[in-house]
Amino acid sequence: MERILVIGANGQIGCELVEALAEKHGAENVIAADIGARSSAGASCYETLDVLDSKRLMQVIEEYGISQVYQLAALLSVTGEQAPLRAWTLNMNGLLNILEIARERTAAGKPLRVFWPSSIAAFGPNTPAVDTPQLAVMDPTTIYGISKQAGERLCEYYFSKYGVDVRSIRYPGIISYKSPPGGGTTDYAIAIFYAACRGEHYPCYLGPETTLPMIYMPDAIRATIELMEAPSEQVCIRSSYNVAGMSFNPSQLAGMIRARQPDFRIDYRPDHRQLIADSWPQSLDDSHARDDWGWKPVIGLENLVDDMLLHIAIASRKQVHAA
Ligand code: AKB
Repeated sequence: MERILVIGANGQIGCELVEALAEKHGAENVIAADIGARSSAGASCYETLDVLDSKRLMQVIEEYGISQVYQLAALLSVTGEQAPLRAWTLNMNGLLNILEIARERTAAGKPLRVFWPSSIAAFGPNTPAVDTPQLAVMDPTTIYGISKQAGERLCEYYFSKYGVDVRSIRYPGIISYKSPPGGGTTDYAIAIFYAACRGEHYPCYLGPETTLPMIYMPDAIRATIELMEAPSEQVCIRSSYNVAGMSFNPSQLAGMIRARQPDFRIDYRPDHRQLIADSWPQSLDDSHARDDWGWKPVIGLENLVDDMLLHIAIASRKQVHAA
């Protein structure tokens, strides 16, 4: 029986991951944790926890007999640029604190399996942009991307030097409707749906042809859990796996929304986020994830658009009724 700690449980990925893990392992075996008050459902236990507080982190892990940790607390690409030192400290020291605890426990014969998210932001302008290979020049330009690249190196280091069972995915932009994303460059692909459902015009901060890799949340959650459940010998990459869902640009996405809502209008006002998006891949080669642990995305763009519009419309109707 696994005992699972999800740090960053109130965030975009965290809140859906907690629900999925609770369904699989039982709510009593999933401990949700975040720095603030609880805002997610699913787990029966919630801990207010700062991942930078390593003493308390260790206490929580011991107290609940944790066997798996998902460390999701981080500042993303846009908020990271607003507070680079804070982003570096949170993203690096949060990971290091977990890896150190996992190292000590592994040495003591009580191994802790760790999941840590990397990102397409670990790549940079010198990376081949189309079908970006697993191994490529990286040279990230944002503090977030630099922390992700360094984090990948740390994960591999702790695996090869100390045998820590750490696993990671380079997430593309993740699209979801259950909780808002927090300060990323790919967030336009969520905000656009809220504007469309409110009947509003959407001023897009990326240019129409800016193609980026994206994934729908159910596929992202499935990839995460499948990687964590894969037999150790199948997890050949201990830095982080490329995982692809789909690739599209704002103009294509707007066209698909307009096909369903003919009144929808968008215009393009590229800002500082354009430079970040331009430094990232357009599509990913995820053949290592497919070959090693059987990854395969199932949700395409048509289904994503239908599902996002449906759920955001339902949520808005509920809000109107509640008001
Ligand atoms: C961001 O846009 O910063 C994130 C990411 C791609 O990691 N969504």
